[in-house]
Amino acid sequence: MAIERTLSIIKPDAVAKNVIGEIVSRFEKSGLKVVEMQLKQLTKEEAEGFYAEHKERPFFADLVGFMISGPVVVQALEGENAILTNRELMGATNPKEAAAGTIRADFAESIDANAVHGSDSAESAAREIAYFFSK
Ligand code: RTP
Ligand code: MG
Repeated sequence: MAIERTLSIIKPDAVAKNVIGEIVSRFEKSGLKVVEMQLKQLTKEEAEGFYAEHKERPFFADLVGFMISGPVVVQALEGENAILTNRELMGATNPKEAAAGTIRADFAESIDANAVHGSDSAESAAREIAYFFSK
């Protein structure tokens, strides 16, 4: 299996709920290592650029508004199959459809306030890690 890196964001709802540690603990228990980490208040421009792939979607303005509603924790996670491992830990986008025991099933409120982001492919991971952590 390949060692990969993926970009994780603990979204404003989960930061406000005080579950940063519980979420990071799930990453660590699954063998993912935090290799970059920053608590950050995103600007509107940063959130729009990050989610640029969704800019024509009807939910884009709400998504950006939510992502700047409070601080987030941006992390790069490293480990075997990190991208898929993280997506499995997160669960489905809509917490009502997320499998029991996943982060979204346990901590998310709604499809909008859904606790975490995770890169969905190797290409997204490379772009998203560089977006926040380019040296
Ligand atoms: P994320 O990018 O945040 O990790 O979430 P995802 O891959 O599971 O979902 P994606 O399709 O990339 O959508 C990004 C975020 O937009 C919101 N969304 N709302 N109302 C809707 O139909 C809808 N669809 C997506 C969600 O908050 C999702 O996390
Ligand atoms: Mg996505």
